[in-house]
Amino acid sequence: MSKTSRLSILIISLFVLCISLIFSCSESSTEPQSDLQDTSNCVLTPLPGPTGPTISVRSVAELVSAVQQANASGNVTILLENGIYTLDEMLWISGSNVTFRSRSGNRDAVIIRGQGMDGGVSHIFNVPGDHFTIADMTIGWVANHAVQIHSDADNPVIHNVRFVDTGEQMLKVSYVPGDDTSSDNGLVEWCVFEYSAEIGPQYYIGGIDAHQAHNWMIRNNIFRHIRSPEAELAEHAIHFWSESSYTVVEQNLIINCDRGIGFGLGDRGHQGGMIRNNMVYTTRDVGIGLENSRNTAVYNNTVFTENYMNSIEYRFSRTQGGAIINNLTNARIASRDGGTARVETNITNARASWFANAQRGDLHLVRVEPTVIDQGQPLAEVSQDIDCEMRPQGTGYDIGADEI
Ligand SMILES: [Ca+2]
Ligand SMILES: [Ca+2]
Ligand SMILES: [Ca+2]
Repeated sequence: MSKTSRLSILIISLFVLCISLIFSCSESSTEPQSDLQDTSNCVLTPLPGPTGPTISVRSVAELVSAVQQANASGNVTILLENGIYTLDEMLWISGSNVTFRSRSGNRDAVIIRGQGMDGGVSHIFNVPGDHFTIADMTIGWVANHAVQIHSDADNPVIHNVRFVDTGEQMLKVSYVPGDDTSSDNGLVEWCVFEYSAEIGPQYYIGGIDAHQAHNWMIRNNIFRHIRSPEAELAEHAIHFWSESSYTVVEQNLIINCDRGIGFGLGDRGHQGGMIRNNMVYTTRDVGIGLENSRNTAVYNNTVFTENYMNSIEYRFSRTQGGAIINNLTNARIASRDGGTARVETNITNARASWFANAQRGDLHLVRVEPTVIDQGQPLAEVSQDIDCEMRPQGTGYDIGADEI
């Protein structure tokens, strides 16, 4: 082999090495750790296959064209081949019954991204259409929201989607103040919401931020590092307010976030709903907060709170008629500003050593605490634990999200 060709091979090898290093350091390579799924008996059931017309796409141009077609006709499933789709502008979804999913079903193999949190792409999906579905992909690197569901868009399904690095709240459900139109019956399941730098770009961020939304179900998701770098707090990992109602939040894992789960905020309250079997680890503020939230049930959650005095708060005089039962926390369960609730069989002196790995948000019990095991009260609405194990085991309900 000549000296020149050896040199060429060396240069090519270095080039390939550089490219692969750049690729492996890019955000797409960060495989989320499946803390919840791995320790769980819960089974992720893929969505059923498409029944109507489908369009396959393998480039941004094909994707944009498919969206135009879907908006015109409705009732289309757009199947994305594996790859990275880098948008120049957001996708506006006004058609009804439009579905986006990876053909492979591999969440990490289809990435739709913007131009970064400081870039010119505000959203991936901005959705005024009903029956919008996305499944089995990764989305993010946008200036505002990865998904915005408008107030007149009912029945959205967001299934097995990884949300990463958004300049504002990752999933927004918006409303028009003074107009009672609401987004109804949303389902968000098996998703991951996270910041790759383990902290957000500014305080005005959050996981799910929903206004005037009714009958939404948020289950089996992981929220990580939704934290503000500033003095002002980030919004909650899961926040339903502005008179949202009947939200069910269950079996979610919230790790290293400023705030955990919020129903209501200040005057903009919440009606009914259920928060059960969640594990919540917050580092600056409350784990579960009810503010002007009426008739809300908070059952069998485990909350580990650092740098704040209360794990669970029920706050303001319109917080009434609810029940806070069988929760396991390391800090207080407290009323503020006239909030009232039935507060029974909770344990509020948990220690980090009781849990598998509190600092990583794994709040599974690792020791048989006599005050916790079999000491809860039976609740008809809590038939299983965060791992989909039946309750009760042994002689009674365990306190907290984990039945052992
Ligand atoms: Ca509606
Ligand atoms: Ca038990
Ligand atoms: Ca368990």
